[in-house]
Amino acid sequence: MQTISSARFIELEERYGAHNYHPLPVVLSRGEGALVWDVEGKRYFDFLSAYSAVNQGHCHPRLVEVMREQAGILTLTSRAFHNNLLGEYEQYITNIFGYDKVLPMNSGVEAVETAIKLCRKWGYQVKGIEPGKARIIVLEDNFHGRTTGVISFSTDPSSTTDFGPFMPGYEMVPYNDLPALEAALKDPDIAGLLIEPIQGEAGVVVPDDGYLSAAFELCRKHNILFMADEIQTGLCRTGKMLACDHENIHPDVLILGKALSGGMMPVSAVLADDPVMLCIQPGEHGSTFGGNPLACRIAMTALDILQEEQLAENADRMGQMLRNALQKMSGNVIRSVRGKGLLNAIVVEPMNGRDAWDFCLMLKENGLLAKPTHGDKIRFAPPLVITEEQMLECIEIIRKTEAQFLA
Ligand code: IF1
Repeated sequence: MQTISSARFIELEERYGAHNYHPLPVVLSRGEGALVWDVEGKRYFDFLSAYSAVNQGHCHPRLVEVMREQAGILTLTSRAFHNNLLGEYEQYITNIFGYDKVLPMNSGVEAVETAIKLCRKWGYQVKGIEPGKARIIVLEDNFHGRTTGVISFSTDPSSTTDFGPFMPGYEMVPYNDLPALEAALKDPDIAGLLIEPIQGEAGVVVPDDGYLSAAFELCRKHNILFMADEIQTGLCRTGKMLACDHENIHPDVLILGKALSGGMMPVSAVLADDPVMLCIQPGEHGSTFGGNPLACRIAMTALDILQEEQLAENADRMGQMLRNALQKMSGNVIRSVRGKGLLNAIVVEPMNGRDAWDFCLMLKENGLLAKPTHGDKIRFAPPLVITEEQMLECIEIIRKTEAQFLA
């Protein structure tokens, strides 16, 4: 068989695909654990993990096996009929996270939309907000997805420009600013607060210790739902099962996605207790693929792997090792290092006409894939199965790249 070079695959995408992404020039065709290979057979460490969707590592053998098996038995029934795995999955996931009920969806943004709808229903039916008046507090520099509803409260012009008109009903406050939050929460028409425990797209912005728990307490005090978008921060990424666990808070509404399937397919979920979840009645919300038996089995296995392989502990250990090493390098090129567990970012100082994009191209040449975000930041978020030996190799690659960048 004739091999086709990366350039040919990139050309095809450029010619026939919409231009809504600007990927690094690498064409991947295989993955295993923390590693991926390109079409030329070159091996890389994956330091993006599909934006935290492959926490369990690429093609985890248990996930592959379950997917293969269930694909030959039953994949989709729609919710017009029951299936033999949905209830078992619902019991399993609600037990793990400590909620009365779960509402299964597919993509992350659908789960966010679901949380918003739940919150509004609760606002009217339980809190007693006047019809049509309910509002939700959101944070500056948030990222919750790409639907017209969700971009309505984005502050990023690249998410919003020429995509209007936008939906009203949101109140914007700065992130990590408790007085601003408290002032906004006093409005009796506020039904909920939608928050990322660490802001991902904003460049891995970790709020001050105590911010989340104080925000949670303020929500309690004002009878407002605390809705945590843990699509990116959850499922062991930050060194605990949930990022909210670092501050011992139990959100009223928990939103999960990405690694809930370990990268096999889009699987998302919204969890809440009965007084919130039962506000939505039959026929009022749903999705063709939500809760399908294939997704249910994959999600149970994905959650099982996180716990059995103690990936939260590994994320915590490997994350500390990585940040310690980066901090030692930190200086000329790497201006700052931040993060929790294996959700990290560095800020790169442009020099010699080179910037963060060039740094990523050099990392790629040296065998590590990472992606710049917002100009000068680079996210370092490998699969949580990365071993100590592999991490040492990655640190060496980054060190070598830094030296080349300086030269
Ligand atoms: C893209 C970022 C990560 C998310 C949170 C909801 C969603 C996401 C906290 C929506 C999705 C993605 C989507 C991806 C890039 C990416 C991303 F850089 F934009 F911010 F992960 F860091 N809530 N995040 O992070 O989930 O509907 O996509 O399943 O290419 O847009 P989705």
